[in-house]
Amino acid sequence: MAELPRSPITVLGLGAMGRAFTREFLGGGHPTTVWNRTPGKDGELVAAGAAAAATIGEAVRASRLVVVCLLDHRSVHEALDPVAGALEGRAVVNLTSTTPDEARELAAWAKGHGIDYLDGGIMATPDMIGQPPASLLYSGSRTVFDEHGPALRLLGSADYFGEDAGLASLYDFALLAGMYLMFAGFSHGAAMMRSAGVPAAEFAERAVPWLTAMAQTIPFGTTAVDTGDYTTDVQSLDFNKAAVDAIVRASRDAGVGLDAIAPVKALIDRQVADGHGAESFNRIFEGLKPVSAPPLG
Ligand code: FVH
Repeated sequence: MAELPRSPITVLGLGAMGRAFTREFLGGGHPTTVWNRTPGKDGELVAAGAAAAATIGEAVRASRLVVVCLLDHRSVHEALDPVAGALEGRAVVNLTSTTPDEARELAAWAKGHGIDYLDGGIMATPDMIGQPPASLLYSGSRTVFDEHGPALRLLGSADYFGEDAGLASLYDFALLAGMYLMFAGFSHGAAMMRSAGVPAAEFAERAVPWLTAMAQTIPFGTTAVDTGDYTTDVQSLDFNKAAVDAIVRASRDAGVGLDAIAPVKALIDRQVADGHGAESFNRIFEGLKPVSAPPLG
């Protein structure tokens, strides 16, 4: 039986990500129209079969699905505001990094123009797009996610988090926060080892398996965080305070800056000063969560 023709897709923005998306859509058999603010970035894509639109209006009108991947929230408005009328009745999947509130604002803007809006966060670098580790997080219009899921899965795994257009972005930024703190932690350790002349590459051989093993223990602390019950009979905050104080002393002795580790010490010290030294390390969550957030369980 002959395969049904794939639906046309428009990609707005031919940065590293937009180009990677286009390659995958083309590879999946979708007629793909591309547009970029600055001309000249579509040569390789046109050679691979993409149609180059002369204007953003032409690009938008070419497909019912318009995938947007620009620099930031402001650039999305700068690009889409002038073509809001042409977008009416179409689906916009915005994979530009925006804050949750910016995503919600864009969803409200889209609704006001009769545009079906799905927001997304990309947990991948451009070279990962289309490969198994690439994960894309979506929230907003369920209709768009369901209708265009097969095309979106060409980019990587696709998970949907509900109608709140800001939730995918919240996940995205929360995961990135964890990533940045991990990389800062690695830099701190590498700086300590540099004091003894150990190259970062050699330290990484130890750091990667250690951090990977520690990441596996994260779920053990989630019940405490969700219920607010931090009772423990192992490795209390007092224990962790002694450990982190020793790391701080060792870092000072090695001439290493304390900018990465000092906030961790401050989080522990605050809970200990408030009388929670016998409770578990996860209690530092109480010093971070929004004041208004009650325990979940
Ligand atoms: N690259 C990455 O590793 C990360 C992974 C996680 C998610 N991010 C986000 O993806 C968005 C796009 O990233 P990118 O890597 O494609 O970024 P660039 O290569 O810098 O391309 C930016 C494109 O945006 C266009 N652009 C900028 N401002 C405007 C505007 N006012 N109107 C229209 N288009 C605009 C720019 O066009 P030009 O400069 O070539 O004319 C590029 O096409 C981003 O949110 C990341 O945070 C990527």
